Amino acid sequence: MAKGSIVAGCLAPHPPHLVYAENPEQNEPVSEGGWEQLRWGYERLRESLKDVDYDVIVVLSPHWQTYVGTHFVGVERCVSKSVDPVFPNLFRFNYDITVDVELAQAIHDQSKSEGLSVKMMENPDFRIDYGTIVSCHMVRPEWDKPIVSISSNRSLSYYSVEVMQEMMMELGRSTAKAIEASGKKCVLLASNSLSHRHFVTETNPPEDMSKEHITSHAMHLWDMRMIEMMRKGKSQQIIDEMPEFCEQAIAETDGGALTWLLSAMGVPQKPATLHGYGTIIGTGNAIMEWPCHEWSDE
Ligand code: 2X7
Ligand code: FE2
Repeated sequence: MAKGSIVAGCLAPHPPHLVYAENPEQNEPVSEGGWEQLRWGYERLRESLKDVDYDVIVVLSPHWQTYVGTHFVGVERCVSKSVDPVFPNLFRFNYDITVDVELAQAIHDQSKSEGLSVKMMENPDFRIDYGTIVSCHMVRPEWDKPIVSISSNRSLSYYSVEVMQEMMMELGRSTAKAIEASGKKCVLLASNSLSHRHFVTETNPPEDMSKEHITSHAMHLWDMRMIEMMRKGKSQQIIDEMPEFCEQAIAETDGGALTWLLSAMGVPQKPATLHGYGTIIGTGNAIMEWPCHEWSDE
């Protein structure tokens, strides 16, 4: 069997506003659009992935929060409605998701053998979190690929940012090993915003773009710094600066998704492509792609 591989790694932010603005048939609320810069960014990412052959989307979302270890969805078909607890006016999404339980189990087993605390989530009534749904929908609205859904072990809140990074580095290495052994081609998604300080009131209508901007200059500077490092292939520096970024920008990287992604790709020195940047209720969001399928083995 040929070795499996990560064909692309993406930073794929998940504010529910993006799905709301797209008006897909699965979502109940109806919008007049909005957040076009980001939605055009996702369009460019989809175009870039159009001719890339892959079997599975593997996604880690900070909105599936687990405090004892990392969990993996272990139910083959998940059908339900996901309602965003903070924005039920924007996101009430009917989903029907196929899960690659075999690959999820393989990543679970590999992580366990490396000493991580892990668990397969086998409750058939489990509701998939909106972060996972939004990122997957924006990357592949056809929903024709199975996914592997990985929880965010809140080791930063429970222990420290250093513990979070150590654990996500190992989870990334285990993910890559399990994928290689599986023979499958995978697209990996780190589902998170960058700076995450948001406004506490909503405009009317929510898609009024005359009110949308970053919450502060400091948040803007942090977002630009992170994007520049990604564009220059400075993955190790991103990991090194992660503690300050998480603290000072209240960044959603606190859930570990970006550290996991960089580790799974082998902390690449190759540049990422910026497909789009924009703010959503004041938070900073970048759509980035590391086109691993273009990289040679040397
Ligand atoms: O989950 C989110 C987010 N990360 C950023 C902005 C607004 C809503 O939801
Ligand atoms: Fe979020």
